[in-house]
Amino acid sequence: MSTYIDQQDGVFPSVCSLDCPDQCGLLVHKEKGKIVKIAGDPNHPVTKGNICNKVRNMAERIYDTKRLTTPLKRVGAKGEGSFEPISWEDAISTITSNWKQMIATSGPESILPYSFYGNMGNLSAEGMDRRFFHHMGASLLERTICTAAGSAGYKYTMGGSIGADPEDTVDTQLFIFWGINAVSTNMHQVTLAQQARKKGAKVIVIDVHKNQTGRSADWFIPILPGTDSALALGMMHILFAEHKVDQAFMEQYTVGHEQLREHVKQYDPATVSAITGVPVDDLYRLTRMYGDASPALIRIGNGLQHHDNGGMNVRTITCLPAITGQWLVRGGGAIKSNTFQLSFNEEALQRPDLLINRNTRSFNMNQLGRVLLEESEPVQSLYVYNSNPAVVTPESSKVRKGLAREDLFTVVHDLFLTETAKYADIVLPATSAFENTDFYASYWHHYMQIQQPVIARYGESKSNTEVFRLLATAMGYEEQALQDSDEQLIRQALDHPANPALKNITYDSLMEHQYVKADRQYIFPDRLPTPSGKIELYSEDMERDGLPPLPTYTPLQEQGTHPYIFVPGPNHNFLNSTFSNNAKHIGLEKTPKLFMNTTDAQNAGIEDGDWVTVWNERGSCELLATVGEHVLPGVVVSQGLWADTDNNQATHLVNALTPDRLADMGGGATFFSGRVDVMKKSS
Ligand SMILES: Nc1nc2c(c(=O)[nH]1)N[C@H]1C(S)=C(S)[C@@H](COP(=O)(O)OP(=O)(O)OC[C@H]3O[C@@H](n4cnc5c(=O)[nH]c(N)nc54)[C@H](O)[C@@H]3O)O[C@H]1N2
Ligand SMILES: Nc1nc2c(c(=O)[nH]1)N[C@H]1C(S)=C(S)[C@@H](COP(=O)(O)OP(=O)(O)OC[C@H]3O[C@@H](n4cnc5c(=O)[nH]c(N)nc54)[C@H](O)[C@@H]3O)O[C@H]1N2
Ligand code: SF4
Ligand SMILES: [Mo]
Repeated sequence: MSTYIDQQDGVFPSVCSLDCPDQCGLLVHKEKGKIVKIAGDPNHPVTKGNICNKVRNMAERIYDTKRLTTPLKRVGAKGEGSFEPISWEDAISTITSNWKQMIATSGPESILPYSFYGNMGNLSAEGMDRRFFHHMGASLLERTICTAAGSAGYKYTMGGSIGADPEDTVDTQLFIFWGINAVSTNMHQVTLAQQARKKGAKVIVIDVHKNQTGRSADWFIPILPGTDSALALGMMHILFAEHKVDQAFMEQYTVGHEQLREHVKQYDPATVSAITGVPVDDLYRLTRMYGDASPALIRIGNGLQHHDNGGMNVRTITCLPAITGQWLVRGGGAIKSNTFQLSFNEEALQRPDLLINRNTRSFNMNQLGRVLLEESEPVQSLYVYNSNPAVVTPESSKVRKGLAREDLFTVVHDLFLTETAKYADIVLPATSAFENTDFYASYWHHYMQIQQPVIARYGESKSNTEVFRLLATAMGYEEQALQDSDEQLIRQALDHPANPALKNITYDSLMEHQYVKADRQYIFPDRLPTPSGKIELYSEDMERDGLPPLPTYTPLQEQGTHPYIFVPGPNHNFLNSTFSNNAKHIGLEKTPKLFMNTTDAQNAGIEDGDWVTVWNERGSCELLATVGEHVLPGVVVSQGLWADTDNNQATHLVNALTPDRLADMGGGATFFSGRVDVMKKSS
């Protein structure tokens, strides 16, 4: 059978590899062996042929002349970006001889992998890498930068990442997009909401920033950052008081509703309004709309959980559909992330059993700066792939100071010479997802998809799995699991009788159909994987973990030091830092902006279009002020993780200002809970 790569011309099915819930089905058009167009696959049941601009323009990135073609060795100072090409043999032997020496003198925990989901393919992101580092006994990494706090809060309540099926939301009557910039970050849920709207549905957006999603809503409700749990508790107060709760549902499917009813009495509308900035009348109107609509869906975003109290924000909102009984209504309930249906055999894929030492030390990825600078038994080597920590990780000035350590041996595997790669001793060129085999599980819709390589490898680049096989051989590791092929890895991961929803999803069915839906498991709502099997409005697990067992509002930690809460979120045309080095995508975004309220700007002597310096004790960056009513007074918002300038200046590095404190749950990041000062840039 000829593979897609062998065919020089044609249209080939594929899947988007980016860290985005939509996980679109794609059609890749090839002429003379090269991609000439990337379009949506109209047959994909959820994404239906529509894709975002980022990926429509993706071919520019695939064939960008800045792409790495060979391994590189650093010849200049760390961070400067001077390298010379070397062979793969040299690269692998340099890495492994350094590692062998470190392991002999300091043990394998002196080595730390650092990765995230630059490629969502499960083999690339959490497959062979895990096997390799487990076998080595390297320090473990807690991958907490994205959804950790919210997922933990959701899990305490629901037992796992189990939510509504987005395909059921075409008939939903009320959508609340809560802390999600869905127009940019989950466009197909917006399409579904627009379809429902034609049939009379209403769309409410609750956010700290009136961005494109807020502007597209029937009703935009601005809220102060980190106060969402208070808003949800205020809604519960009114729902109980006005008898808009589903008593029968609560009795059958929840635990703790009596305690909750008493507990929310303290969250009266005046108190909640003072905390959240949402007027009392709006609180009543919102609650009555929510209590009266059915099906009513809450799409819970990532924004409201990147806070000190992020876990509790998600936990509290997740209780709303449990008191109204919306979980039983098709198209109602909530969607946070939907990984449960497609959960595959992680143990078979990642082989934690290869890790001999059960007490291996582990580090939270959000604190990379501290880890590199403050450990008494220092990390001596960092191996980075699928991530760009010099830009995306909190307190990035500290991260860069750590990366600049002369005694740290750093390897970066990426498609480009990223800001992080400039600090590396050895850089390895990575294939793009279109050059790899992998399988993909969406964290929003319920389809598993397969990627077969569509184009030949760019230059001498290699995929993550290939590199780990090479490293394993050079380290002298004889474990067979470290040489399994991509096809074998997929077969092992999908062999998972513990999840009957996967029964139709196999390597062969994916090869035949490209995408296959999980057979929705009816564990819900009476056999949830919580300790009680029910929705836990009162959680004994939380009590045991030192958290309030009932949903509770706690304020953000940095109070008063600087005048503004700083919310540096993602933007429309980049994906985290991916695309921040592509001319077309930069052109579409134009400039890195800071949204600021008119009153605040007047008080600070700042006008619309001024360049401003944003600063705090952690660092500073420069942004272009956009003055107006997009944000409440006391809040400033930026969008996008911008690249360093060509001469390596980190001028727009918003993460220089973000705290590396951890959230209340799951070791999550607190990107949006920092405070800053803003002043007009001195010219
Ligand atoms: N175009 C594009 N798409 C992306 C990404 C990207 O960078 N660009 N990144 C991808 C990734 S990795 C992820 S995790 C998702 C993230 O996508 P989303 O889930 O949309 O999360 P964010 O964009 O971080 O934040 C969502 C919204 O929360 C708001 N917000 C911040 N703090 C609060 C708060 O305290 N309360 C409330 N109510 N709102 C608040 C922000 O203003 C923002 O509008 O998107 C994915 N998709
Ligand atoms: N201020 C602020 N900071 C944030 C956020 C925010 O909202 N605000 N969002 C946070 C969130 S939610 C997330 S998920 C993180 C994301 O942070 P990262 O996971 O670091 O995401 P990217 O910046 O997209 O970097 C991914 C890198 O992987 C590379 N890559 C892609 N495919 C492959 C491959 O197959 N192999 C290898 N070896 N490399 C590959 C890409 O070229 C890119 O350089 O950022 C976090 N940082
Ligand atoms: S980034 Fe998201 S919306 Fe864009 S093509 Fe990929 S999955 Fe679809
Ligand atoms: Mo993320």
